[in-house]
Amino acid sequence: MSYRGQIIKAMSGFYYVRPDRDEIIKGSPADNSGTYQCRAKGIFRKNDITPLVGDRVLFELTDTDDVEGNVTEILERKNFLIRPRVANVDQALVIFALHTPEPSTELLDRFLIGMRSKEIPVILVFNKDDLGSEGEPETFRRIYKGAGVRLLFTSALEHSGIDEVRELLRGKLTTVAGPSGAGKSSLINALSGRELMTTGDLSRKTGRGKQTTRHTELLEIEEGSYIIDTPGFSSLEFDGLDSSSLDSLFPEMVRYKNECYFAGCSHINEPDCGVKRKLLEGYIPRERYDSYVLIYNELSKIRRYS
Ligand SMILES: Nc1nc2c(ncn2[C@@H]2O[C@H](COP(=O)(O)OP(=O)(O)OP(=O)(O)O)[C@@H](O)[C@H]2O)c(=O)[nH]1
Ligand SMILES: [Mg+2]
Ligand SMILES: [Zn+2]
Repeated sequence: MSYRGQIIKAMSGFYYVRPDRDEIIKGSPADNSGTYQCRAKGIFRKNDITPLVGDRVLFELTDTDDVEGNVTEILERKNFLIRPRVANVDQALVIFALHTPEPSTELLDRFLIGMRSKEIPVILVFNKDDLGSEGEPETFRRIYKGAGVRLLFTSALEHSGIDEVRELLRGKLTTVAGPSGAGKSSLINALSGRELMTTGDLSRKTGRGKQTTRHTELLEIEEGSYIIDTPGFSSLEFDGLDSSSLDSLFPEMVRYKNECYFAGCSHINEPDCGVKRKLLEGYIPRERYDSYVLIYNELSKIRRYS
């Protein structure tokens, strides 16, 4: 007998599955959190596919007396990400801190590229607004104006900007993504009004987060609004992305690339480049262009050596 459900947590090789219908499985009540602890059967490993939080699955119970089982099939995905490891999301909340840890526009742009390449809409949040000084929000507004994202500023500490974010999450499944210590779990707690996730200090020595969240977990912040908390990470590389189509993931470049003289213009060394002209005229932010060049070179290198 197999049942349908959704993976809401992945931890230490186990997948915690919440059945679609609560009345499920006579004689085998779910554990306190309403989930069944499942392993993935070997077939997934063979097919090079691993279950992800957010996956809709079929599962079987291994023993009707307990709450354990096996995931036997992953149902068709709407989308999925490798970093963070999630599936079937409607949108992403990319969270950076205004300070501590200091934001890196290059890392941020990598997150945006990753999401855009999977056509996942992004809400970009700068958290720790309470630590910001005058003019800083304007700087980021300038940089990300044409980047095709919603941009918000919050303070999980002082509860500012929270209602606005909650509004954008209503009725959706949203994944968070961002570096360790940015306040992802703190923001989730502020959004839900409950201590759903553990939060942690920054390392005094490095000023970075301490990787407090180590597993991925889907949570309900209010009725019908779901969010996935994920571990922070501080680097992101791409495989399967072609340098020649990188510009298509920068909306502010897409606007101007038809003004380039060469059809396959990379916007780096070619003469008569519309993108570089708009950069010099101030229509394309220097920070975004710098990220583009850096990642373009990285992707071209990967291709040359492989
Ligand atoms: N000043 C200030 N501190 C905050 C804010 N939000 C979170 N913090 C602090 O930042 C630190 C890290 O917060 P977390 O929520 O654990 O960060 P995280 O992004 O979940 O980090 P990982 O789980 O390691 O990926 C904690 O000490 C929080 O108290 C904020 O808005 N303002
Ligand atoms: Mg966390
Ligand atoms: Zn060009």
